[in-house]
Amino acid sequence: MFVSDDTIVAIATPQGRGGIGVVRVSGPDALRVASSLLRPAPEPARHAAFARLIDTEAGRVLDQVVATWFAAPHSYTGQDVVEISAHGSPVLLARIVELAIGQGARLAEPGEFTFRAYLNERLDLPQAEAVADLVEAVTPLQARAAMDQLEGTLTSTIGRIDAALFDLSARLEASLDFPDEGFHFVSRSETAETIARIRESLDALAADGRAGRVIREGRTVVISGRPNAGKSSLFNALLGASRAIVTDIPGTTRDLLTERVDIDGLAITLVDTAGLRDARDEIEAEGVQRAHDARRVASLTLVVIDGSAALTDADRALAVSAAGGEPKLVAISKADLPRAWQTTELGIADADAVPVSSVTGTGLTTLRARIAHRLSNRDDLRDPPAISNVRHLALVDDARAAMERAAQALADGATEELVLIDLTRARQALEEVTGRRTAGDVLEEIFKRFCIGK
Ligand SMILES: Nc1nc2c(ncn2[C@@H]2O[C@H](COP(=O)(O)OP(=O)(O)OP(=O)(O)O)[C@@H](O)[C@H]2O)c(=O)[nH]1
Ligand SMILES: [Mg+2]
Repeated sequence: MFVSDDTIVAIATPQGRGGIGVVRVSGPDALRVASSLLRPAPEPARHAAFARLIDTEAGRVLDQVVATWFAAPHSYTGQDVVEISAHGSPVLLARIVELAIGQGARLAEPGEFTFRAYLNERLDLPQAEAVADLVEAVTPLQARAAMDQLEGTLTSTIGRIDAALFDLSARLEASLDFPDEGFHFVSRSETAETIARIRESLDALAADGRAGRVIREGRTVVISGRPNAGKSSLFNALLGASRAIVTDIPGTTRDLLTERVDIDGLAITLVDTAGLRDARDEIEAEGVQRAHDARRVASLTLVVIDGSAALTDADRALAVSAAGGEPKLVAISKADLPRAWQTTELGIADADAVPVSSVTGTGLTTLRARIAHRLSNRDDLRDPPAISNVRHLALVDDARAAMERAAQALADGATEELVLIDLTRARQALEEVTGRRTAGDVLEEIFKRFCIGK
């Protein structure tokens, strides 16, 4: 794992050219390292000041910069931090880092600044994880969910549950001193009620987490259907760009086309596929095979059926989900043309079929909302769920299992001691979420995901 008492340096802005680029130095020696390169030195603290950055080896001015010293503990990492905003040239920034290393700093590992913030209790673990999510967010909704977590929503939700658990445990423990009476400070029925309440909160959190995961991780939606159904046209319409070739020749699309798109806040990987039919040649056969493969990995299959052409058995077969089969949503395409059949003829519920026109745009808003709803199980994603990370969800599930055991033990007439064992398990799981009790290798795994300079 990282050492945290030396001084680290890294470029904090993205690779490439920019108006400015920021080099960050953190550690006990940060001010000395930076001051040896800057004229004047970056003092007093928390003042952004103009300075010349000196290439001490070449003995000349390297750049004109603005430097800010954040004195410990009032900085991102909780240590002395100096941020040097230079002109955003990769060569310049690399040279500044080199010079700082020449003065005794070490190149930072990915996530090391945030790890120090965590060690110095500037952030708890969910907040540190939120920093990575925020940086990686590709939709505004993902960014909002990450920001809520950074603001401590998850920590306080978990904190409330943990407080209830702590209170109950304390009373049960105190009761242990009165073995004759048993359940002295809290009755069995009160214990059962409190356990039930805590389980409800945990269940709500876990249910919330399903939508949360979809927001955080995004999902794959595969467009499928017969040749000429209008799949590629719909793909382009949802993308807002003419990415796929569209012609009136059946069998136009032969390979998988994949694009990322924001659908009502969800980061969706949208896949256009070849029309399903008995292929005319080897290339098309391969395309049809890939279309089938893509559907197997999809979270949702969007079946496109031409609303302006006569319905076939193949269409009906595509529309009807086999029992336990893949989740499907039907788009009835070409809604701007006269309808050739009624939705009831498809043999599926009206709610599962959305008429759309890629030409006029009719129905696209409804289709997007329906896709988001099918994936997240939520009507409204404006309030992002408090929990979204698999690590957190797995631990919440552990806590739920422990609480279930506690409830069972109590119902079976167990002593305080036995109930306490399960309550303690539940608390341990929750404390692993917040990082109060998280193993080193787990921490390493978490911070490895970060980029250098963060
Ligand atoms: N009027 C109308 N025509 C459409 C619409 N969507 C697609 N079309 C037409 O239908 C034909 C087939 O469209 P594509 O999007 O290429 O269909 P596809 O399902 O991708 O076809 P393959 O790739 O061959 O499987 C083209 O001539 C499109 O212009 C629509 O919403 N309205
Ligand atoms: Mg196509």
